[in-house]
Formats: sequence, structure tokens, C-alpha cells
Amino acid sequence: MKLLINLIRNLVGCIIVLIDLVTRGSKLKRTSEQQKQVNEEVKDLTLYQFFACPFCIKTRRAIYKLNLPIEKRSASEGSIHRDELLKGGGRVKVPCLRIEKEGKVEWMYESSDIIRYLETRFP
Ligand SMILES: N[C@@H](CCC(=O)N[C@@H](CS)C(=O)NCC(=O)O)C(=O)O
Repeated sequence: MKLLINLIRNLVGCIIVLIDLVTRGSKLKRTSEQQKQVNEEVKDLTLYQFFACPFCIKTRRAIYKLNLPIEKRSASEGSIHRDELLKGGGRVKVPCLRIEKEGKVEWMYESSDIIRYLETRFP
């Protein structure tokens, strides 16, 4: 039964991924200097995620629109990054944005908070 639920969940997730791909539109355009600076800044950010999770798709969509090349790590079962997320953030819940700033690390959960943070930081 659990297997069937997981299968349906993943199938729905993949359909949402496809719809997102078709409808996501264009990325934010910056001058090459501005983009270079943004590319440097996002090196301090990492998104922990599942491929087919709707909250992760929503977050990835915002990241795409904002044209932010943020590193993405899969936290799905059996992946090497799942433990990192558990140890660092305290729980395996995705999406989670790891923010490194002045030697300190913050783990931000909640897709809406992550999107708000990125839209504010990279307007
Ligand atoms: N309100 C959260 C919901 C996130 C959520 O429920 N994520 C699910 C995946 S879709 C999760 O990580 N569940 C824990 C698990 O499956 O181990 C958000 O908007 O980010």
C-alpha cells in the first residue's frame, strides 16, 4: 500500500515537473557584470530537495525565474546528502536552503520563506 502511494505521489510529481518545464517562461535578465556577481553570491547557498516534491518544484521554479545558479542536492532516501540535511538542519524536510554567511550556517525550511528570502536578496 505504501509502495502504491509513493508511486502515485512520484507520478503526480513528475507530471508537475513537466507542466513546470513547459510553463516556466523566461529567466530574469541581468547585465553580465551583475550576473557574475550574483553567480559569486549564490556559491554560499545550497538547496536540499526531492525531484518530484511539489514544494521543491515551486522553489526551483522561483530560482529559475530569478536566474540563480544555486547548487541543488537530492535528499531522497539513500542519497549521500540526506544525512547532511538531518545533521545540519535537524530534520529531513524539503525544500531546505542552506545559507552560509560570515562563517555561520543557517538552514531555512519552508518553501514560502525560501522564495521570499531569495526575492528580497536578489530583487
Ligand atoms: N510547508 C512545507 C512543506 C514541505 C513538505 O511537506 N515537504 C515534504 C516533501 S513534499 C517532506 O519533506 N516530507 C518529509 C519526508 O518526506 O521525509 C513547505 O512549503 O516547504
